[in-house]
Amino acid sequence: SGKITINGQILEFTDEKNILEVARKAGFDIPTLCYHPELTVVGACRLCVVEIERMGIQASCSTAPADGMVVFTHSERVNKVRKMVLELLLANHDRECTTCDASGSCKLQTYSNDYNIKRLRYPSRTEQVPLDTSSLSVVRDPNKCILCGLCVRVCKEKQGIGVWDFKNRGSRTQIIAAMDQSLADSACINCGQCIAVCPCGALSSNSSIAEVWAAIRDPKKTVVCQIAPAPRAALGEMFGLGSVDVTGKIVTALRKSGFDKVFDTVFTADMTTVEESNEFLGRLTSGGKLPLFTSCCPGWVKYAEEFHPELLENLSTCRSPQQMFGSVLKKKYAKDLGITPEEMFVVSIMPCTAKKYEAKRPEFMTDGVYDVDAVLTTVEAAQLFKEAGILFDNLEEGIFDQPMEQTTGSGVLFGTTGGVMESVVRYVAGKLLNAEGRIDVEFTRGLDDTKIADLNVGDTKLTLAIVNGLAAAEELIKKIQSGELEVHAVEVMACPAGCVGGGGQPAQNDRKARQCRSDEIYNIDSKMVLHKAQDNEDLDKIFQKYWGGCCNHDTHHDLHTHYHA
Ligand code: HC0
Ligand code: SF4
Repeated sequence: SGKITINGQILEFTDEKNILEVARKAGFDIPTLCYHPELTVVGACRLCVVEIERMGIQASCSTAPADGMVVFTHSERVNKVRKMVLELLLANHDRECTTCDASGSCKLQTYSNDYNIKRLRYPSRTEQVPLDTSSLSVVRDPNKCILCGLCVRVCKEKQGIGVWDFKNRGSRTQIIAAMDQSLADSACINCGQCIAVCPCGALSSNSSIAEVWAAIRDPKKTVVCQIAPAPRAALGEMFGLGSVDVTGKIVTALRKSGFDKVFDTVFTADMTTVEESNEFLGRLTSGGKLPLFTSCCPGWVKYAEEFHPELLENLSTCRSPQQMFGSVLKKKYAKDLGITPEEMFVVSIMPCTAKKYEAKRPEFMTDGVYDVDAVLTTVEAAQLFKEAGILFDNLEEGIFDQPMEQTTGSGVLFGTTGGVMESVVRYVAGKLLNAEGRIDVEFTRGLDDTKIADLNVGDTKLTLAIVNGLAAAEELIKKIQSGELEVHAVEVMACPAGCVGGGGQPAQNDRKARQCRSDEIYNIDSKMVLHKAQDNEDLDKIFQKYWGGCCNHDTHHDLHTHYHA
């Protein structure tokens, strides 16, 4: 700690790691394209330079504050360097902004405007290289890449995978998927976290908007939508509303866009809670494979298949809520409507790019057609509403279709880290203790990447673990496998903070945004009348109607799957 002078203002600093953080707290935004507070610092882009007395021009991301330091963040000299850096980046960048996926959220675009860049003094590159469109989830446009390396670091440091790498040096430097593979052939688990950190349009989601419009315009298709938990607290950000609950507005916007039926994935999140909790209780009493790992995050499932085949028997056999809904709609609800699975087109709105991949897994089909036909990310759904000319912020609140209308707060919690576990605990505690009313759980909450706690439910003592980010999951798995830690159940979500931090969520997908969205998820839960999955009466009726009850041979066929190496 100590005192530092920034632009003539004397400030106290404490544990800030670099000048950039101190300056931001003091109200000066230092531009940067390669710095991320949660990743290692490399000082590659040089945009964050500041002038320090007796030290000259230095990168503020990699310079620690020191007592007595005198810093200028936006002096004439600093801004001159900054403009030059921007101009050089722009000269090497495909500047087709109007057709770029990141237009409007691109940091390079923003800084070029902020620093008043009107013409470039350097020759522009003209070469165009092909895009990598091999992945169902992520599209890479190398022409837009500015080599900041954030994708390389997030994939290695947060997910422990390391799909992206640098190739060559100097002016020939590129970022490639390791060993020059296409993304589809790489070890990528489709989480989209590299999209979330990309400052410009080099990485974007593989959009499904066109397919959805085609289905809506096809008179032979009944188009049904389901909405995941997390987008309801984030989609409003795309319309300037902040991280507030916009569930009702999304329902209305979908109807206005031409969707025939609108359902809530929270309904099948409740269904998952019932099936998965009973699976867990079954394994506890019959000596089945423990710990039980959740299986609703497709990024995690793919990671387990690729890197931990020995754990596949530990995964819950429950399909994710997205795929349970797909199965219910194609196998059962289509019949109620008197149509074939082929005549129904199921769309889901998900915060997640890996859900696009999950929907195309061959095990999730009915009569030769996919249970979920297209997945729109939160960003793509907002884009679709814009294309439909919908004035989102003024919409009245719509309600979901019957007969699967009722939902509980527990299912909404699935959208944030710890939510699946809290739902299971509410269900199990309610069941074993015959508890009525609300059961709130404390240890499951908060955005730490690892949470472990002991829980006494009657005579049963359980140790439960919750992780988000696959690097954190890997550490936990090592502890379990070495015998250092004994746990009964583990919730794994691949993205930071769980689904609220998914790779398909709006830009500014940082710690603060994730916190706001997560807070709103808990807020929605606290306002809801029903709180535990077993309180959902529509769900009981559906279990009865379609399978003669829950957790039996028939639900197993339609709502579960099996993962094997
Ligand atoms: Fe999630 Fe889900 S909670 S994974 O984060 O379990 O994507 O929001 O839709 O399927 O419900 C994502 C979010 C879902 C599923 C649910 C689960
Ligand atoms: Fe890595 Fe996830 Fe990006 Fe795939 S989608 S390259 S796993 S960060």
